Parts: sequence; structure tokens; C-alpha cells
Amino acid sequence: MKRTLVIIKPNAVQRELIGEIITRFEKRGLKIIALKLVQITTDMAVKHYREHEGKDFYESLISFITSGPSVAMILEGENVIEVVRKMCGATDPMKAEPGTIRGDLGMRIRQNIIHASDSDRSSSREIEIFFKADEIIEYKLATRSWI
Ligand code: 3AN
Repeated sequence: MKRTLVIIKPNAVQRELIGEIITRFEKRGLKIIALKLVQITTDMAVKHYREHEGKDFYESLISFITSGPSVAMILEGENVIEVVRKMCGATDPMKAEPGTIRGDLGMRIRQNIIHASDSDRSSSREIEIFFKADEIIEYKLATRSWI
């Protein structure tokens, strides 16, 4: 089964949107297999955003993601990477469709509410930055056959 790393970013935590966002994933039929409140360190942020190093928004990206607690989680499900990216909407909330998380809850690209892995490769890499193996829990949900 596929996995993806999701981060509810510091502005969404401050705006008390954790429950709203997690509820959307649960209602959609995705399974949470790891979840925690985390103060992202500069070291973690640098690893996570290594592909953006050198871009004009890089410094603000690192300072924003480390500016307060975030929520990190791993979601599991069929086609989970594509499904979650669609639910998040376009990177720029002003371009994200209504009905998506960014389109409903965000206003600015620099504070775009949520991160979700964009490929199998980035998902494995990002999961390793945020979770140890023993923080990931395999279990069955009784509702699965009804999703
Ligand atoms: P996504 O999060 O949709 O995968 P990426 O990986 O291209 O988007 O960008 C990572 C983060 O960098 C975004 N979530 C956003 O906060 C920030 N970002 C991306 N492009 C810009 C930009 N043009 N200006 C400012 N910040 C940006």
C-alpha cells in the first residue's frame, strides 16, 4: 500500500485547523498510520526542502516551517500520493480550486497550509526525516471494505 507524508504547517496549527484538515482525510477514506505534533528544526527543514535551495523564497520557506509547531502524519491508501495532492490543491492557494484544502483555507503561497509528498521517492525520503520506524503503526480499519 502506498504512503505519503503530510505536514500541517505552522500557520494552520496557529489557526486551529488541525482537526478540520485531519477530518477531511479520514472522511475521504485514508488511513493515518503515524501522527505527531512536531517543532521542525532547521536541520530537518533543510533536508526536507533541499530541492528548493538557492531559490528566492528558500530562506522564508525555512524560517516559516520552523516558526512554530507543525503536525506531521503518514497517510496510507490506494493512490494516496495523487489523492492527497488533489485534496491539497494548487501550491498557490489563490489558484487552488474551492473544495481543496488550500483553496478553502489558504490565501498566500508562502503560508499555504499544508505539505504533501509529490512522488513515491519523495514520500520515502520525507518519511525518514520525520518518523522512526517504531512510530509507524500497521493496523486494520474495520470500515475498509465500505470505502
Ligand atoms: P508543493 O508544496 O505544492 O509541492 P513545492 O514543493 O513546489 O510545492 O513548494 C514547496 C513550498 O515552497 C510550497 N508549499 C510553498 O510554501 C513554497 N513555494 C513554492 N513556490 C513558491 C513561490 N513561487 N513563492 C513563494 N513560496 C513558494
